[in-house]
Amino acid sequence: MSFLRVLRAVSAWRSPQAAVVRVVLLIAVTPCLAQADMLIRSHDAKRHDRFYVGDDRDFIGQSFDWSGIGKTSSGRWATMISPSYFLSATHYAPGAGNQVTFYPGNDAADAQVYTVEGGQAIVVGGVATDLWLGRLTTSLRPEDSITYYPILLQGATASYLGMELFNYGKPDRVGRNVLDDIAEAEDENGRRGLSMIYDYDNQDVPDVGGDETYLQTFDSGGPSFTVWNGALALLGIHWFIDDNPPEGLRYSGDTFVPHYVADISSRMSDESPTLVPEPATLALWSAAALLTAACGAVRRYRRTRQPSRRVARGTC
Ligand SMILES: [Ca+2]
Ligand SMILES: [Ca+2]
Repeated sequence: MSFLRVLRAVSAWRSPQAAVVRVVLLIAVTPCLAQADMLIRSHDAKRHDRFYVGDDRDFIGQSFDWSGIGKTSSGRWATMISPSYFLSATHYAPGAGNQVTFYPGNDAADAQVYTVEGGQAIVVGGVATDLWLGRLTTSLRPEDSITYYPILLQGATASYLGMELFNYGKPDRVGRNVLDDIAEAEDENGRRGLSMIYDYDNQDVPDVGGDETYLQTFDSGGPSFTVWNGALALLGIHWFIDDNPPEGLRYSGDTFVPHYVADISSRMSDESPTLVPEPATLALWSAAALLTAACGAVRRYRRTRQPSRRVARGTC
């Protein structure tokens, strides 16, 4: 069975000829897929592994709070955006009743466990995205010191390009990358959404050196952040990779969370996502509307190209 998940890309990334991109969902569909850890170009445990123990510990994420990232025993991710709500990937979401483990600090021995009440895919215009909103049965207990993350909301999609990313993947490791493009993608399950793309080319500006990341199977649902005023702000939830694009440069793709702030908020009955920069109350939804309009412009532009379908077959 082919495991290359052929996606009909609606975008042309970088090259007008590349009207179709082929991406691989990060959840294994055949048992022979290796469950590799998130690839980091020059992985060094003392620099990239959150729970590394040693006097030479030199964790690149030491000054940030990673406590709001939880995982089930089967490796499904939950990134908190309010005291009760979290985001994950639709194609690899935790199920109702699953237990999610969070770590208040960077100590693997100090774990706090919560339970998933349920959740739903974010559906826009009748089409499901790969962004999934979940809820815990109880809100975060203040004494557990587990954070939740704001979403960075800016007025123009282009203003996100070139941002430095901190990507979180298994097994609880952190690397960096640079946001190259924002483009619409569609997967073979018919899930469609605005994605943010970051390549694995070792030539980023700003330079992320040996910290550069490339997602692997089962990283789906994990988060990507940028740093805003010295703290993590959420930008993406891992969705797909393309391991054999025409340009030869592998890249990873997340659902672009800022685009969905209004859709997320409308499904959070009693809580709201936190946004940075902190908008004035009256300006909040106008900012979201601006971003939506900007992204809509991107979609219309890209749809002027002629997408076609190409079937790629992998061996497994
Ligand atoms: Ca890159
Ligand atoms: Ca690059």
